[in-house]
Amino acid sequence: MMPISEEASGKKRLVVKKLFARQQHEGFGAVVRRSIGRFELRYFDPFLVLDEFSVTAPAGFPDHPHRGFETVTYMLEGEILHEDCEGHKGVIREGGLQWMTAGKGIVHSEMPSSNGNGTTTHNKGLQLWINLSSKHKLVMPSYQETESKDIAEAEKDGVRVRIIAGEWNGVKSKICTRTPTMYLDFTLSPGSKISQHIPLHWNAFVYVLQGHGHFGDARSQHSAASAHHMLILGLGGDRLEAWNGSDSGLPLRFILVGGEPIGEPVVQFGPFVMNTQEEIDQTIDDFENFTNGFEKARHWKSQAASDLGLF
Ligand code: FJE
Ligand code: FE
Repeated sequence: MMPISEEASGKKRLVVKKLFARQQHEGFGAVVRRSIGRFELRYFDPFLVLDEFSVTAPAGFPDHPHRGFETVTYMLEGEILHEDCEGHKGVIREGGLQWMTAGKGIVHSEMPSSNGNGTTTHNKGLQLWINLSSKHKLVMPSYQETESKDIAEAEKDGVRVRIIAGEWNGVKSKICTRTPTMYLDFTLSPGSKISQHIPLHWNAFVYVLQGHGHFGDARSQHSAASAHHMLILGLGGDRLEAWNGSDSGLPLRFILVGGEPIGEPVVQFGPFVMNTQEEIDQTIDDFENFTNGFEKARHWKSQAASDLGLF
């Protein structure tokens, strides 16, 4: 194993919990590996859900609502077509990003875009649900969309990083986050390592996409991990060390995500996330009666779902 150089900066964060994300079925014929949001890891403030999803047409996530949080969809392979009841529509392509603030309410569909030539494509990505604080839960819905070529990237000493949110070595992402969040996609070539700053009081995790790596401190439990593992980092430090010590010669790819905890009560009912049961009851009422943000959903159904004869 590579020696870890001790740097002058603060204390290291250690992995305190490691979880393998098994496959489960969600939506319409879609498969997800859920890590945050499942029973063993209900909520990691401010993060509600992390799904590594995989959809092959005919399948996807047809018409459904959201209120009270943000969804961040980052495509790893293939593409997803999204349509909402306000007429906003587009394709998130490989390497591209959609940062959606559902706020007071959105009804949308997220489906593989049909390529019309009968070819089967595998569409894979990550969807992260980030909670909004009570003062932002009912903001007007909005989107921030970035194509792959416009995502800031940096490379140094065998480390490639795509900056989804936050900054790295002075390179900044254009994404504005209502809940302060960092989201970095790292690829480490064999033998390379990082020592990444994370704000002291933020909750942070690593999710491994590819290869095999070491995280935290070689002497600690759970420090080694491979693809589809969620690593929860403990508090009490302001940086993460990670290295690719593999003999296999393969790159190590993972995301490092951190966020400022909101510290408010969370009452969740499926795709509605509020602070109290009364607010959830109101939300269900609004959704059923097409009020307070759900007006346009009354006469809407997505093209993708209609094409499949789903509604
Ligand atoms: C949802 C079940 C769902 N993970 N990853 C219930 F499947 C969904 C949902 C998604 C989803 C969509 C994409 Cl593109 C990627 C996902 C769950 O749409 F919102 C509820 N409530
Ligand atoms: Fe959705």
